[in-house]
Amino acid sequence: MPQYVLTYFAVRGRGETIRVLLADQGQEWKEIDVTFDMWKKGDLKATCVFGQLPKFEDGGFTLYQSNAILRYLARAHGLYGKDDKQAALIDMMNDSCEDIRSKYIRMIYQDYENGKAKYIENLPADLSKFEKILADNKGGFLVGGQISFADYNLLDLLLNHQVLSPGCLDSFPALKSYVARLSARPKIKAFLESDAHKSRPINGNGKQ
Ligand code: GTS
Repeated sequence: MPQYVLTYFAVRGRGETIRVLLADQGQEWKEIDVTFDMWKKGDLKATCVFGQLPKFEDGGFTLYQSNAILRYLARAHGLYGKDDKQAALIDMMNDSCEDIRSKYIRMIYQDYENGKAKYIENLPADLSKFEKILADNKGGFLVGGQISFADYNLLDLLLNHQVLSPGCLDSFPALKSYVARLSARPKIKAFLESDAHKSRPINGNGKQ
Protein backbone atom coordinates (compact mmCIF):
# COMPACT_ATOMS: atom_id res chain seq x y z
CA MET A 1 0.00 0.00 0.00
CA PRO A 2 1.45 3.39 -0.98
CA GLN A 3 2.45 5.50 1.96
CA TYR A 4 1.25 8.73 0.34
CA VAL A 5 -2.44 9.38 0.94
CA LEU A 6 -4.36 12.35 -0.45
CA THR A 7 -7.69 13.10 1.20
CA TYR A 8 -9.76 15.55 -0.80
CA PHE A 9 -13.10 16.11 -2.47
CA ALA A 10 -13.62 14.19 -5.73
CA VAL A 11 -12.57 17.17 -7.82
CA ARG A 12 -9.35 18.34 -9.45
CA GLY A 13 -9.33 21.64 -7.56
CA ARG A 14 -6.33 22.18 -5.31
CA GLY A 15 -5.55 18.47 -5.43
CA GLU A 16 -4.65 18.27 -9.09
CA THR A 17 -1.22 19.89 -8.99
CA ILE A 18 -0.27 17.44 -6.23
CA ARG A 19 -1.55 14.55 -8.36
CA VAL A 20 0.30 15.70 -11.51
CA LEU A 21 3.52 16.10 -9.51
CA LEU A 22 3.20 12.61 -8.01
CA ALA A 23 2.31 11.06 -11.36
CA ASP A 24 5.24 12.70 -13.15
CA GLN A 25 7.60 11.58 -10.40
CA GLY A 26 6.43 7.99 -10.79
CA GLN A 27 4.97 7.89 -7.29
CA GLU A 28 2.02 5.84 -6.13
CA TRP A 29 -0.54 7.31 -3.82
CA LYS A 30 -3.89 6.44 -2.36
CA GLU A 31 -6.88 8.73 -2.79
CA ILE A 32 -9.56 9.15 -0.15
CA ASP A 33 -12.49 10.87 -1.85
CA VAL A 34 -14.59 12.87 0.55
CA THR A 35 -18.21 13.44 -0.48
CA PHE A 36 -19.89 16.72 0.36
CA ASP A 37 -22.39 14.79 2.51
CA MET A 38 -19.55 13.24 4.52
CA TRP A 39 -17.91 16.63 4.88
CA LYS A 40 -21.15 18.30 6.04
CA LYS A 41 -21.30 15.94 9.02
CA GLY A 42 -18.30 17.86 10.35
CA ASP A 43 -16.35 15.02 11.97
CA LEU A 44 -13.52 15.05 9.42
CA LYS A 45 -13.47 18.86 9.25
CA ALA A 46 -13.04 18.97 13.03
CA THR A 47 -9.85 16.89 12.73
CA CYS A 48 -8.30 19.09 10.01
CA VAL A 49 -5.90 21.67 11.46
CA PHE A 50 -7.46 24.54 9.48
CA GLY A 51 -10.84 22.89 8.91
CA GLN A 52 -10.11 22.38 5.21
CA LEU A 53 -8.88 19.90 2.62
CA PRO A 54 -6.62 18.77 0.95
CA LYS A 55 -4.98 16.66 3.62
CA PHE A 56 -1.82 14.76 2.75
CA GLU A 57 -0.24 11.90 4.65
CA ASP A 58 3.21 10.41 4.26
CA GLY A 59 3.21 7.43 6.59
CA GLY A 60 2.57 8.91 10.02
CA PHE A 61 3.20 12.50 8.93
CA THR A 62 0.16 14.67 8.13
CA LEU A 63 0.11 17.98 6.28
CA TYR A 64 -2.52 20.52 5.24
CA GLN A 65 -2.36 23.52 2.89
CA SER A 66 -1.91 22.60 -0.76
CA ASN A 67 1.19 24.76 -1.30
CA ALA A 68 2.90 23.37 1.81
CA ILE A 69 2.17 19.89 0.46
CA LEU A 70 3.72 20.83 -2.89
CA ARG A 71 6.82 22.20 -1.17
CA TYR A 72 7.15 19.08 0.98
CA LEU A 73 7.00 16.87 -2.11
CA ALA A 74 9.35 19.19 -3.98
CA ARG A 75 12.00 18.78 -1.28
CA ALA A 76 11.54 15.02 -1.32
CA HIS A 77 11.76 14.64 -5.09
CA GLY A 78 14.30 17.25 -6.18
CA LEU A 79 11.77 19.75 -7.56
CA TYR A 80 13.06 22.83 -5.73
CA GLY A 81 15.91 24.05 -7.94
CA LYS A 82 19.65 23.55 -7.60
CA ASP A 83 20.40 26.09 -4.86
CA ASP A 84 18.78 28.52 -2.40
CA LYS A 85 18.47 31.29 -4.98
CA GLN A 86 16.64 29.04 -7.42
CA ALA A 87 14.45 27.81 -4.56
CA ALA A 88 13.52 31.42 -3.75
CA LEU A 89 12.70 32.11 -7.39
CA ILE A 90 10.58 28.96 -7.54
CA ASP A 91 8.72 30.14 -4.42
CA MET A 92 8.15 33.47 -6.16
CA MET A 93 6.71 31.72 -9.22
CA ASN A 94 4.49 29.52 -7.10
CA ASP A 95 3.20 32.51 -5.14
CA SER A 96 2.19 34.13 -8.41
CA CYS A 97 0.43 30.92 -9.44
CA GLU A 98 -1.40 31.06 -6.10
CA ASP A 99 -2.47 34.66 -6.81
CA ILE A 100 -4.03 33.56 -10.09
CA ARG A 101 -5.57 30.44 -8.53
CA SER A 102 -7.16 32.49 -5.74
CA LYS A 103 -8.69 34.90 -8.28
CA TYR A 104 -9.91 31.99 -10.40
CA ILE A 105 -11.49 30.20 -7.42
CA ARG A 106 -13.20 33.41 -6.27
CA MET A 107 -14.70 33.91 -9.73
CA ILE A 108 -15.74 30.24 -10.08
CA TYR A 109 -17.41 29.97 -6.66
CA GLN A 110 -18.64 33.51 -6.01
CA ASP A 111 -19.05 35.39 -9.25
CA TYR A 112 -19.28 32.99 -12.19
CA GLU A 113 -22.40 34.37 -13.88
CA ASN A 114 -21.53 38.04 -13.52
CA GLY A 115 -17.74 37.90 -13.35
CA LYS A 116 -16.62 35.34 -15.91
CA ALA A 117 -16.48 37.70 -18.91
CA LYS A 118 -14.53 40.34 -16.99
CA TYR A 119 -12.19 37.69 -15.61
CA ILE A 120 -11.41 36.45 -19.13
CA GLU A 121 -10.92 40.01 -20.33
CA ASN A 122 -8.33 40.61 -17.60
CA LEU A 123 -6.58 37.27 -18.05
CA PRO A 124 -3.95 38.40 -20.62
CA ALA A 125 -2.49 40.78 -18.05
CA ASP A 126 -1.61 37.82 -15.83
CA LEU A 127 -0.68 35.43 -18.64
CA SER A 128 1.65 37.93 -20.32
CA LYS A 129 3.89 37.95 -17.23
CA PHE A 130 4.36 34.19 -17.42
CA GLU A 131 4.76 34.39 -21.20
CA LYS A 132 7.73 36.72 -20.74
CA ILE A 133 9.25 34.58 -17.97
CA LEU A 134 9.10 31.47 -20.15
CA ALA A 135 10.23 33.22 -23.32
CA ASP A 136 13.24 34.64 -21.42
CA ASN A 137 14.28 31.35 -19.78
CA LYS A 138 15.96 29.16 -22.33
CA GLY A 139 15.88 26.29 -19.80
CA GLY A 140 12.27 25.63 -20.79
CA PHE A 141 10.84 25.86 -17.27
CA LEU A 142 9.85 28.66 -14.93
CA VAL A 143 13.25 28.59 -13.24
CA GLY A 144 16.49 27.07 -14.52
CA GLY A 145 16.67 23.97 -16.66
CA GLN A 146 14.70 21.47 -14.62
CA ILE A 147 11.08 21.06 -13.67
CA SER A 148 9.95 22.39 -10.28
CA PHE A 149 6.74 22.17 -8.28
CA ALA A 150 5.80 25.63 -9.58
CA ASP A 151 5.79 24.23 -13.13
CA TYR A 152 3.21 21.63 -12.16
CA ASN A 153 1.12 24.37 -10.58
CA LEU A 154 1.30 26.59 -13.66
CA LEU A 155 0.53 23.67 -15.95
CA ASP A 156 -2.61 22.80 -13.99
CA LEU A 157 -3.72 26.44 -13.98
CA LEU A 158 -3.17 26.82 -17.72
CA LEU A 159 -5.05 23.60 -18.49
CA ASN A 160 -7.99 24.87 -16.40
CA HIS A 161 -7.90 28.26 -18.08
CA GLN A 162 -7.95 26.62 -21.51
CA VAL A 163 -11.24 25.04 -20.46
CA LEU A 164 -12.56 28.35 -19.15
CA SER A 165 -11.51 30.24 -22.27
CA PRO A 166 -10.33 27.88 -25.04
CA GLY A 167 -8.38 30.47 -27.06
CA CYS A 168 -6.72 32.12 -24.06
CA LEU A 169 -3.19 31.00 -25.00
CA ASP A 170 -3.44 31.79 -28.70
CA SER A 171 -1.45 35.01 -28.42
CA PHE A 172 1.09 33.47 -26.01
CA PRO A 173 3.36 31.13 -28.00
CA ALA A 174 5.75 30.37 -25.15
CA LEU A 175 2.87 29.38 -22.84
CA LYS A 176 1.23 27.35 -25.56
CA SER A 177 4.35 25.32 -26.31
CA TYR A 178 5.09 24.95 -22.57
CA VAL A 179 1.65 23.40 -22.00
CA ALA A 180 2.10 21.11 -24.99
CA ARG A 181 5.61 20.08 -23.90
CA LEU A 182 4.74 19.39 -20.25
CA SER A 183 1.50 17.63 -21.17
CA ALA A 184 3.50 15.35 -23.48
CA ARG A 185 5.87 14.14 -20.75
CA PRO A 186 5.01 10.44 -20.77
CA LYS A 187 3.84 10.15 -17.16
CA ILE A 188 1.89 13.41 -17.27
CA LYS A 189 0.32 12.39 -20.59
CA ALA A 190 -0.75 9.04 -19.12
CA PHE A 191 -2.19 10.78 -16.06
CA LEU A 192 -4.08 13.39 -18.11
CA GLU A 193 -5.54 10.59 -20.20
CA SER A 194 -6.52 8.51 -17.16
CA ASP A 195 -9.97 8.18 -15.63
CA ALA A 196 -8.46 9.47 -12.40
CA HIS A 197 -8.05 12.83 -14.10
CA LYS A 198 -10.92 12.80 -16.57
CA SER A 199 -13.60 11.64 -14.15
CA ARG A 200 -12.94 14.42 -11.66
CA PRO A 201 -14.60 17.74 -12.40
CA ILE A 202 -12.32 20.76 -12.19
CA ASN A 203 -14.41 22.45 -9.51
CA GLY A 204 -16.88 21.34 -6.87
CA ASN A 205 -19.80 23.45 -8.13
CA GLY A 206 -19.65 22.09 -11.69
CA LYS A 207 -18.53 25.44 -13.13
CA GLN A 208 -15.46 25.46 -15.36
N1 GTS B 1 -5.28 27.49 1.52
C1 GTS B 1 -5.89 26.17 1.51
C2 GTS B 1 -5.05 25.23 0.65
O1 GTS B 1 -4.35 25.72 -0.26
O2 GTS B 1 -5.06 24.02 0.89
C3 GTS B 1 -7.30 26.31 0.99
C4 GTS B 1 -8.04 25.01 1.12
C5 GTS B 1 -9.49 25.14 0.78
O3 GTS B 1 -10.00 26.25 0.51
N2 GTS B 1 -10.17 24.01 0.79
C6 GTS B 1 -11.58 23.97 0.48
C7 GTS B 1 -12.33 23.36 1.67
O4 GTS B 1 -11.82 22.51 2.38
C8 GTS B 1 -11.84 23.05 -0.70
S1 GTS B 1 -11.20 23.65 -2.22
O5 GTS B 1 -11.41 25.09 -2.26
O6 GTS B 1 -9.79 23.27 -2.24
O7 GTS B 1 -11.94 22.94 -3.28
N3 GTS B 1 -13.61 23.73 1.78
C9 GTS B 1 -14.49 23.19 2.75
C10 GTS B 1 -14.61 24.02 3.99
O8 GTS B 1 -15.41 23.61 4.86
O9 GTS B 1 -13.94 25.07 4.10
